[in-house]
Amino acid sequence: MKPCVWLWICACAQMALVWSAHSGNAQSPAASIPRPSERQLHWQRKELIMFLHFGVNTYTGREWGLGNENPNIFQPVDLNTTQWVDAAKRAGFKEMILVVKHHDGFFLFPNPYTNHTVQYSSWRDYKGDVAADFVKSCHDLGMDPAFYLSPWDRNYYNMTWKPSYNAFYEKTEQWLVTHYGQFYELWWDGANAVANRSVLYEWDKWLDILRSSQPSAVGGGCGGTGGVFDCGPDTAWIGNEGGKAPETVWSWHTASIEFPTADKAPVYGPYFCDVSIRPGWFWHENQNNQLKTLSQLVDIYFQSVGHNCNLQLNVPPNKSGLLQDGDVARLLEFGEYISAMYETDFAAGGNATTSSAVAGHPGKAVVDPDVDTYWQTEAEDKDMTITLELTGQANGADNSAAAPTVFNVVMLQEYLPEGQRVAQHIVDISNDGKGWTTVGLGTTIGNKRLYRLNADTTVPKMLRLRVMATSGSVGSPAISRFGLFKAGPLTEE
Ligand code: FUL
Repeated sequence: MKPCVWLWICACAQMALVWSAHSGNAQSPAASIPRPSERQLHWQRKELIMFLHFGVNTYTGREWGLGNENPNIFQPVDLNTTQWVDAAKRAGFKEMILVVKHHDGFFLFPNPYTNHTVQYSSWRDYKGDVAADFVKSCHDLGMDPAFYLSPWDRNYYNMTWKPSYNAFYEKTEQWLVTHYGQFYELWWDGANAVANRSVLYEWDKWLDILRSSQPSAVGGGCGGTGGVFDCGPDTAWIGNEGGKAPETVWSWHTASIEFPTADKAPVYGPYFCDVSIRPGWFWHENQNNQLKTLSQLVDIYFQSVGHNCNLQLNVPPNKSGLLQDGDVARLLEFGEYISAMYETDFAAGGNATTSSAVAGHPGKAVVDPDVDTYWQTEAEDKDMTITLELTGQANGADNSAAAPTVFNVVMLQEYLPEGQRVAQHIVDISNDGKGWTTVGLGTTIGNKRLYRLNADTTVPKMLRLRVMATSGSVGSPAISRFGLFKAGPLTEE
């Protein structure tokens, strides 16, 4: 979001009304809103997840295979999963999801229940196992591995449902969850040409299988059903494949049709935004020069991670089994841009004054880098305001110097173990504590909220956050981070 002054003025007036309207319930004591499970919290804090589409489509040029491809076309002669993981890690990604079976039904691991697998290819003398190489590289380099296992299977049932498929999928999943060590996510894609998939598939059994052997793995990725949010149960799809989330994103919401709750009780289900670095999900030679530009990737970052969503960026291996050089270069460029942006927090070490603070959760917690410390207002607090006096000593930055330091990004984070609470907020800056200029005005915060300013702005003497409203009677806001950063210039390639 690029705030515009006129918009702020109108919106501020509106917010003032909303603020007074909500001030009655904003201070209710912590209520029973959904909180993240440990596995969800671990997942949500990763922010950057890489997606890898690889399979027979890599060789045929299709995006959706037909299911009758000859396994022998799969010949990744230079396969080097360490090259994949190394690139992802250097770019700051924390998890990698390998597509081990797409809709065509071809398996990248030796599924013993079908002959449509990698071991029916002469590659590596019929003994290849891409999943095994992948998890080994992840373990060696300290990356969380994860898998995508398409429910739709054009090799097994194509367009006509076969009831025996459920048993096949379950045995397959059971094999996957018990042969590759610990992994962190299982993606059930929603695409399917067969109607009523949500009724035909045995979601509860799939979840039991996952939970019984992979307690750290989140399940999700299944797409919407008739306009209802992603089936979850642990993560939720943002609803488009462009990698961008709307401005308001709640990590808890109504339970899905596939994983219903008693009395439709809301569930915690943080969102991901998936998008490919290329036009397609699979590698195609003719798309080598159609990569997303750095500037497009950065826009996506601000509208995914900066809107309380994990960014799930697809970078597909090529026919030889490597990430294409150009893709790796773009990925690293993106990673370097983001890490350079976070290098200096101009608010770090600022002195905090708060409208109130619960014992043990003082204002200064927002200016230390630890996301597990947080500032929390008292239940009766109607102002819910924190003001930081910036010291100019933040992380080596000196905004008292003759040439003032500038920032152009504002970052806010909520302490998620308490659940997501903030419904509306305003960020202002001032040099004298009297005249204030709004630099951020919005709704939800969640794991991370980023504001990108139109222009570089001198780091102010004072920085203020006012929480205008929390959602319903969810309790006081718990804010873990409040920072100012400088993102580098971007020129459109
Ligand atoms: C979709 C699939 O149909 C695409 O091929 C791709 O896998 C994407 C991530 O999800 O639903």
